[in-house]
Amino acid sequence: MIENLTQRAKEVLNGNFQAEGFTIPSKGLYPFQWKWDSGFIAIGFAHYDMEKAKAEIGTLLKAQWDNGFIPHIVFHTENDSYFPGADFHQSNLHPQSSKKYRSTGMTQPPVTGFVLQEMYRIADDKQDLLRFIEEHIDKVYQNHAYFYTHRDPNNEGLMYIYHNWESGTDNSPVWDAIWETMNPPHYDVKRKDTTHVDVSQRPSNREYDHYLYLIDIAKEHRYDDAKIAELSPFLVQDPLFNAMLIKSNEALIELYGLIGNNTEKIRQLKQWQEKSIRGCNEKLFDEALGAYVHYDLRNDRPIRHVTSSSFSPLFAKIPDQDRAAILVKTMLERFGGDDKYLCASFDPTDERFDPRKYWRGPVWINMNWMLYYGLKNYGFLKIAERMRKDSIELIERDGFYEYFDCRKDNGEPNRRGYGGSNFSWSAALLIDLLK
Ligand code: 2M8
Repeated sequence: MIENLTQRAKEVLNGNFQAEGFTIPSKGLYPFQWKWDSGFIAIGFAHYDMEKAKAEIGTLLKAQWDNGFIPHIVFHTENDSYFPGADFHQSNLHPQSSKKYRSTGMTQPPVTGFVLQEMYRIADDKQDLLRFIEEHIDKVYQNHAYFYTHRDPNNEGLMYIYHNWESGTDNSPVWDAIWETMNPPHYDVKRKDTTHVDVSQRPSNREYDHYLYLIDIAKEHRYDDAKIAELSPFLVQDPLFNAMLIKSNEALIELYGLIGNNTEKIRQLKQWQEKSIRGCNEKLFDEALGAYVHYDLRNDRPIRHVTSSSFSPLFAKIPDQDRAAILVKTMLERFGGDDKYLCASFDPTDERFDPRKYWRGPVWINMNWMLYYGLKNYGFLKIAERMRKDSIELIERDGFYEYFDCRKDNGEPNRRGYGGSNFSWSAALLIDLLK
């Protein structure tokens, strides 16, 4: 059974791999290379085809900008099945953007550092992998340096994101209160996502107005970080984004240690690390909710909702053991009923929870994967195992979907998978979870 499922996962990944050396998240819906997808995909490939895993990361890093920035989408090929594409984003507006690769001017959670560490953990030939890491690690370090230089205006160790797409959790109800502070024009554009996926499972047109407007503001200032920090109506410190950076800092410290002769970089990473962990614990933890929450930097207020991102600091060992136990209690109380699969992306007890709509409720395999390892970090083995089993069962019953209904009884037997099918990170991380 397990062999069969792993085999099917490999077929999905191989089928989405492109001759240019990267893997699309899902045919039709997402035809380019996405930053954090590419990291999860590399972990899957690492288990059976290390050359493809290396190609994935190598290709992403080739598109890095001169200031260390790594974009959220790299448009390696021409393809008009996705909107907004390269012509809308116009990354060339930024003076330090890549001259060779067209991309967006926003980023995504910084997973690449810990992905290199995972690849090393998985590799049979450690020497070979260490050579690969040696060739690429400075680029990842430069990416972290970019964050600490340009994305932390108040010097809190907490990076801001200026667009909901930078969070990876696109239409989470977390952003709703921010949309209420804005009044963007109506964009008369042809969306493509709703031609691939049922419109009821995707963000609304009005939400897209906000998304496009934020990009237009950034473009008006040629994607200048300081201007964006000053003017973007969306400026948020996200616990998931920051947890990924912290996890990746830790990975770089370990990997530079293995490589040797990098004392200065290790010293710098440790300094960043200390500041960021403190920032997360002091500013983003909400005692009353028993969870980490987002902070709206533009409007200077916490965004008090519990999401799967609220638990992601477990993955980066940010909380101490007592606080980790509080997180688990919150997870079990709000997300963990017997009638549900773990882990909904948004609080099932909140009125904005929608079990079918993208990041407003469904289960996502990449989040489950992180939470599984996060729970294991603290010895919560029973709930970790439930997270793993639920992920496997959802895929086994429904297929390699982008996201899944968390309700065990949703009135539609064997139809819990939504969004794109043959979805790469669901396949890639399943391979890891089955090992
Ligand atoms: C989704 O986001 C893209 C924009 O980046 C979209 O909806 O067009 C998100 O789930 C994001 O986290 C993911 O990286 C991307 C590709 O899988 O799709």
